[in-house]
Amino acid sequence: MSKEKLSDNERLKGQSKHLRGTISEDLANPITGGFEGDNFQLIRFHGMYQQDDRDIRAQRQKQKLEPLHTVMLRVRLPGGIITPKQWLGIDEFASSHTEYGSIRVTNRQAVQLHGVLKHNIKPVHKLLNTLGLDSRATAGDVNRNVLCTSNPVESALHQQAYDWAKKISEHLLPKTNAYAEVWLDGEKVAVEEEQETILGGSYLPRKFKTAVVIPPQNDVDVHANDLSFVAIGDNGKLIGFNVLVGGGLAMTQGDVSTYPRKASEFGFITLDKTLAVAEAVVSTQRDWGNRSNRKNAKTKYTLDRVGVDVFKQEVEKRANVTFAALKPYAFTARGDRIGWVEGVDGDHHLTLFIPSGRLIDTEDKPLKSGMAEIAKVHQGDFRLSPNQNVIVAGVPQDKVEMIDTIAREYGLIDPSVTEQRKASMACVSFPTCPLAMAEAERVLPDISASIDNIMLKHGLADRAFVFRITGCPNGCGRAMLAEVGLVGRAVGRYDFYIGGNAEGTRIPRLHQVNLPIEEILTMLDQYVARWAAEGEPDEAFGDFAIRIGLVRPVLNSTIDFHLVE
Ligand code: SRM
Ligand code: SF4
Repeated sequence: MSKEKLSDNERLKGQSKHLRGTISEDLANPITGGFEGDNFQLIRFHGMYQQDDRDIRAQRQKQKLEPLHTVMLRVRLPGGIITPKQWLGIDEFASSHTEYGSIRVTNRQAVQLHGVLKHNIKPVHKLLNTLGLDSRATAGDVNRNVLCTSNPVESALHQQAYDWAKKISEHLLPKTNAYAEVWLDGEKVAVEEEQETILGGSYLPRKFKTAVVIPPQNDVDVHANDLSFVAIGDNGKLIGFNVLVGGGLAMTQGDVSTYPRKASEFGFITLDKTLAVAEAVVSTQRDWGNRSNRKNAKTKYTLDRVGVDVFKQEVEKRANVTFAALKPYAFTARGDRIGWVEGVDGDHHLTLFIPSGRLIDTEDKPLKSGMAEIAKVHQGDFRLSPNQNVIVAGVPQDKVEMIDTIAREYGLIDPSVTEQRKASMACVSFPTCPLAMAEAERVLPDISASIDNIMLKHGLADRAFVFRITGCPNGCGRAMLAEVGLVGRAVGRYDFYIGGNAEGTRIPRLHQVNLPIEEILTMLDQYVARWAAEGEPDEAFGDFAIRIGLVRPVLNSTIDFHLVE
């Protein structure tokens, strides 16, 4: 552990009375619409971020008004599974009680409600509770919503893998009763009686992310996660997991002590060791992570500081396990198969393409209402994908036509969406994200239209490369695992990365710094022209860019990530 002064977040977590702080007092304060002091941070552990609408911030300042404070609330959905009844409850709240009237499916299989005013916060938690949901630990220095490969048709392993995602999520949750007390008027529990046996009294040094993945699909992007369990099956039966530790994507432009990092492979474990290993990785990071400098606090930096082998041995000791040799596995893809497919169970599943996961009603595409109409008649469940899409899962043959008709009527099935658009992702960014430096979600439609034209012009309309745009170097849009990634630097300007691969196992190289979109598109046009002319059959764009030497691959991001080429 570092001997430097602890960061202020450590003080506030330690003094928070297991995440209670004075949130209740702040909630009752009518003078401000926001949360102040430590509570601004503490509400994150309860799944909320304080925000304001950045489009109107300056105007309110001029009027000498405080920013229009609202919270964004993130609902915990391990593996992204939600029932139609739960969906309808959230949908109704989004329409009647939020400033934006939208539901945002995130790339970690959660839903976000933006624009919840202070007086609506308690009601939304109570509503979630009646729906059997909560927003615990979807933010803050804890283990977040646990991901699970979302496609139910690919493999019989899915249900087993999902069960583990849920178990891991529950096992690693904070034990404090604070959530129930503050938001649900739950019974008061003496803090001294509570034991945070896994997370500890000061919780983790930084956010912690876990995924369960079913190869060959890598929709969860294992290399974005602190801890990944790679499902290994034998004749349709899950027998254990390969364990990967220390992935993460955020960096600060120009600061070489920060970098995206691929996860390290620890080895194979049998199922009975899963929770012990999850707990041991978390507790090792809890005890060894940097609590002085939050920029170097994630598991990926702990691993590089102490050494992968030392970290791994500590996990073996704590979990009383010896990692066996990795079982063979390979990833081949990350995207969702949009449209209908028949599952191994004989049921039908419809994957709906949701642009940037944003369910909102516009005149030509009332997507949010369409989802609600489907929820009213659907008897299976919904599965949110790490690509921000929604799967209507478990539709019996006799309901296929009805659901298909609704989806088409409301614009949820749109045959004009190109393969390239389906392979593209943006983070939320403006107007709600306080950290945004450049637009992402709101500019993706226009950028996608331009890229579609480029692909068409070069005869590649049926091909695609993984394109991702993210409004700042925190990298929520996972541009650091894209074949082509844009990272916001300032309004209208982006750093341009090339050379990741389609499977998500290579970090792209910084190619050009601080360019306007138009210049990036002009360069992309030239590169795609070469790809069309010189690419091998089926060669992915990122692999082509590396093969012809457009950029050198990032081999060890600790050393070579910040080099521009
Ligand atoms: Fe993220 C912070 C949105 C996935 C790395 N992220 C934020 C905040 C909460 C801004 C803030 O701190 O005030 C953004 C809220 C915007 C808004 O208005 O909604 C935000 N992150 C998102 C979402 C909604 C993007 C999306 O378009 O889907 C994703 C929510 C996932 C979820 O359901 O939990 C989201 N964020 C990611 C990912 C991708 C992933 O995990 O697969 C990353 C990169 C992977 C990683 O963690 O390394 C990511 N978000 C960050 C970071 C940088 C963390 C770091 O290591 O330094 C921040 C800032 C921070 O934590 O200080 C951040
Ligand atoms: Fe906000 Fe930056 Fe994350 Fe985009 S990448 S949502 S701009 S924090």
